[in-house]
Parts: sequence; C-alpha cells; structure tokens
Amino acid sequence: MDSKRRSLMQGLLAVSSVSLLPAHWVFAANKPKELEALDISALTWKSVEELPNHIQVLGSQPINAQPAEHLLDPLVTPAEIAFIRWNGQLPDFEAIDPKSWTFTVDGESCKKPQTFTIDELKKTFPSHTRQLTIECGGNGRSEFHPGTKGNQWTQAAVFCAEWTGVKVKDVLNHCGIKEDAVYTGHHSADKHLSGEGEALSRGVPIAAALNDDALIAWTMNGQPIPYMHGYPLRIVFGGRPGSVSSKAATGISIRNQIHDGAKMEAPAYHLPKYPIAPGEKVNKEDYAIIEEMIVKSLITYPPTGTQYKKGEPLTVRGHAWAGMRDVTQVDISYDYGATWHPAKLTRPENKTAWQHWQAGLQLPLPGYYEIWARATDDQGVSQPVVQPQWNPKGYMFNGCHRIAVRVV
Ligand SMILES: Nc1nc2c(c(=O)[nH]1)N[C@H]1C(S)=C(S)[C@@H](COP(=O)(O)O)O[C@H]1N2
Ligand SMILES: [Mo]
Repeated sequence: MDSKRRSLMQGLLAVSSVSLLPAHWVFAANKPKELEALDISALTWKSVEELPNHIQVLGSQPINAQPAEHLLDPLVTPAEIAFIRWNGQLPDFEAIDPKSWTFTVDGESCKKPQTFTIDELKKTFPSHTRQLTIECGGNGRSEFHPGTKGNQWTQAAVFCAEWTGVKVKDVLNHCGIKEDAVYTGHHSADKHLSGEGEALSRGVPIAAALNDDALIAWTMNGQPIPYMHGYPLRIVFGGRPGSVSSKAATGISIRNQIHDGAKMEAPAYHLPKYPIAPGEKVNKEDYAIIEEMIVKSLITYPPTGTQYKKGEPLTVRGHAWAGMRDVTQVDISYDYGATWHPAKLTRPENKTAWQHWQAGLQLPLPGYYEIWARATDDQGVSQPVVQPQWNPKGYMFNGCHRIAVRVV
C-alpha cells in the first residue's frame, strides 16, 4: 500500500475507533478528557498541525511537543503519548522507502566499512526486543530557578517503549573495531534548519556502544516506527541522553577521537565539571559531556488536581528509572518530605527499562496535599527534593516529582 493510502486508512480507522465508543463506556469517566481513543494515525503524523490536543506543542521550528505527565501512566508508552523532539528539519517521511534505506558503518576506527539495507540487517544479525527508556537531557528544564533557555519541558520528556532490532554491538563487531576506537558518531537523514549539514550527530564512548541495551531498531511497540519517532530505522540507547538515539538513522562512524558531529560541542549536552552557583557562567573548557541519565521518578496516577472523599482509599503510582543503574527504592511523602512511605517497586523488564511503583496512602484530614515521589538507585543515590545542581543549559533536572490532591 502506498504511504498516502496508508495514512488515509489509518486516519479512517482512528476516527472510527473514537466514534465506536459506546456512550455508557465503563471507563469513560476515568479517561483523561484530553486523551482521544487509541490513535494509530500517530504512525504517520508528520507536522505540528496533525498532532492531537493531548500533545502540547512547545515549538514548531523545530518540532518539540510533550504530553501531560499523567498520560505517561501505561507500563509501556504508546506512540501517541511519547514526547516528540527534533533539532532541525523533518526528514521527508513520505519519500522514505524502507526497502532501499541503508545504514552504513564506517569511521577511522572501523576495520571493514559496510553498508546494509534493513533486510540485510535483519538477515545478518539476531533480532532482540527490549524496553528502553528514552529521556531528553533537558527533561524537567522548566523547573530550574533561575530559568534557562531551551524547550521548557515539564517532566514528561521521557518514555519507555518496546523496540525490536539488532544490537549495535553485533553490527559494530561484524564491521571490526580497531584498537584505537574511542567513540561512536551517529548519523541521520534530517537536516539542520538552515538546510546545511546534519541537525544532530552525537555519539557514545565505544564501551557504551558494546552494551546489550543499544539497538538499531525497525519497530516500536510491534509497529513500524512512527514517522515522528524515527521511521524507518532508529538507533536506540536506553539510559543515555535521548540525543544519542538517532531517528531516521543512516549510520554509525567508529571514531578514533571523541565524535565532533553537530551538537557534540559544549555547552550542548554538557554539564559543568564542578559545582557552580545558580546563574553562574561557565567556560567552555570546564564542561563535561553528559553520558548517562540519572535517578528519577514520575507520578502518573492520579492526575494532579484530583479530589478524594474523606476515607476513600488513594492509590498513587508511576515509574522510576536511573540511567544505566537500577532503581532499588521509591518513597512517597504527603507532608512535604517530613515523613516518607515506601512504595512497592517492580524489577525492570530488562536493563534500562523503566520500573513501576505503587503505594496506598491514608490522608488523615480533609484538605490540600502535595504528593512527592523520590527514587533511590542501586548506588544509594536519590533524587533531590528541591532542585539539583543548577547548570546554564538546564539539563538533568531530577528534583522530586510533585502532584496536588484535595480531600473533601
Ligand atoms: N535524527 C534525529 N534524531 C534525534 C533527534 C533529532 O533532532 N534528529 N533528536 C534527539 C533528541 S535531542 C531526543 S531527546 C530524542 C527524542 O526522541 P522522540 O522524539 O522519539 O521522543 O530523539 C533524538 N534523536
Ligand atoms: Mo533531547
């Protein structure tokens, strides 16, 4: 089916699934009103205008958009919920032919540079399915004081979907990694807003590329990767800044130096090497690349602003993740951090998948409460309750997520 026809069909299907909902649908009252029924047209959204109301657009040149935090409640994030982040122009999605799409491994430290079609990747290497957490380095930026420039993400610039593909490690090993390899450089089809050069070309230390949780994927949640999330092939690294998970990926260079692609230079995706005061300036040479994300948690139920009747049981739940580490504990407070109550926590489905937590609370009196969640990782590191180390670009905000509820 050609892509125009496919998107028309998907549009029709999406519309009919909305109108088929019976008026007395049992969960209708619980459904967030901004969330339309499962929207498979998400596979082919290709402009800001097509994004539904539940996605808040932060910018259109380039496209950046996010859901409300509570919409991230599902265990595995559906495509129509995941935040969308592009640094430059969009690829010409409708012109993409997955049959002729190629992925090239090259670079100074590659022994046998080679180009693969997607079919060749599928035939040459074993496939793996993994739940991988993708989080923007700037997730939570809007909560820094003083404010910093850039997309004002809430804490919703994160999602955990299920990806199927081949391991980056298998493909790089097949092409041969020279002794002097230092870093990878990831390449994509999208152009800088000016039309000149790549919008983004980041990479990871070579050891990170040899981890098991890095894939070159062609499906997300069992479907072709949606246009907005990297059709037809995506490099996906769980636990690292989202910027290394190149969408519409065309290749990886094995580099004998730290990669020098677009947005590899400080201060992009860098943090100061030493603690600074909020608002302080930092010299370029005093920055270090952000290579791993850190411990965080999100309250996804109830939605902030929910009212309870006195005595009504209150279940709070959400997810927690910690970059390349595991989360070992999540605690909940409803008295501004004065006392904490342990939540039940699941094991991750696989390394770098987010984990799920749940807690039952008894709120003592009618009134207004804030509920805070605080995760701790396997090295004993937890989330700050106010704000973490301020930095000029507003990266890595991991202060406790807070919601408000009222008991009447
Ligand atoms: N080709 C391409 N890949 C990209 C980007 C981009 O601009 N172009 N942005 C990166 C950044 S900064 C993030 S946070 C993630 C966002 O992934 P998502 O849009 O699927 O949520 O994609 C990454 N991959
Ligand atoms: Mo990002």
